[in-house]
Order: sequence, then structure tokens, then C-alpha cells
Amino acid sequence: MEPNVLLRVDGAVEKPLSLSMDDLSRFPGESQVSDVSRFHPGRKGSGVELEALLAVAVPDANANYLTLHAGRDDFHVSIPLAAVRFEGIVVYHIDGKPLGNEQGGPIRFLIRDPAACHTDELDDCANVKYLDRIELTVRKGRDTRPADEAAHSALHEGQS
Ligand SMILES: Nc1nc2c(c(=O)[nH]1)N[C@H]1C(S)=C(S)[C@@H](COP(=O)(O)O)O[C@H]1N2
Ligand SMILES: [Mo]
Repeated sequence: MEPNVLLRVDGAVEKPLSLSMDDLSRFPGESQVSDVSRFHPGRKGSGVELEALLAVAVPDANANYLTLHAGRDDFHVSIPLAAVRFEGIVVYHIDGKPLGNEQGGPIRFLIRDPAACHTDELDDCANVKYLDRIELTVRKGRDTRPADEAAHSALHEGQS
């Protein structure tokens, strides 16, 4: 990866993308989402709508799943493309500066209105921190979300 590339969009797409922070900030104003604390109290940052990235990458007609990858801690989430397409936000800056690690940065994925952990495909667990790759696939991809309450508690124990 080039040093300033923070996020790739690849797999079943017409045009794979390698995006730097500058690239993300160049998406049109109407696709930029300022201050996510307006709908996620307690979370910080501003981002760009997932759909704006996908509109440029152009998913193949048979791309049914979108997988969010975080290489940093080997965490992965795979959700139906149709469900997440207009709900996802790629959070990439706070007042023009990259998100810190404690915010899940440099890039963090957020779903506008997530369900409680492991109650739905679009749940809180799918708010992937340290996001570095968005992969489109025909079939469901890798998903390392905790499957039940015990696994979920164990994951959060390890983080705090
Ligand atoms: N990279 C990465 N992203 C992750 C996780 C993780 O372990 N690694 N945990 C997920 C889970 S299970 C939850 S509930 C939320 C918690 O986000 P918060 O710490 O901002 O509340 O982050 C999600 N994103
Ligand atoms: Mo979670």
C-alpha cells in the first residue's frame, strides 16, 4: 500500500479504489457527514457516506455482500450490501485531523442506526474500528463478530 493510502475498496467492483485522507475529503459536500455525535452521542468525528464511495467503485451486479476489514486487530464483519449500502458512514476526521486510535481511527465505520449487539446484521458490533479495507463479494465473507453474549463479553474484557 502507498504510505498515504488509508482505505481500499476492492473485490467485486468495476473500479477498485485506494483512498488517502485527501481523497476522502474530496468527495462532494452532500456526501460528507459532519459530526456523528448528532446521531451517535458519545462518538466523535465526521465522515463520508459509504454510498458515495460505492458510486465511484461501482459494485458488480452480483456483489451481494460487503465485508469490512480491520487488519490492526484482525476484526472482520460481512453484511448484505443492500442492508448497509445507504446506512454506512466512513468516519475519517475530527476537525480535519485523522481520528486517533482511541476513537477507532484513523478510519472507523459507523452504521446510522445500529441494532443492539448480535440482534441483527446491522448491529453495534458492525461499527468496525481501524477500518482499512471494504471488500465486495458475491457470497458472505469473513465475519469475526462475537456470536453470543459470552463471546461478546470476552471481546470487550480484552479491550478495556
Ligand atoms: N476493529 C474492531 N472494531 C470493532 C470491535 C473490535 O473488536 N475490533 N468491536 C466491535 C464491537 S463488538 C462493538 S459493540 C463496537 C463497540 O464500539 P465502541 O467501543 O465505540 O462503543 O465496536 C465494534 N468494532
Ligand atoms: Mo458488540
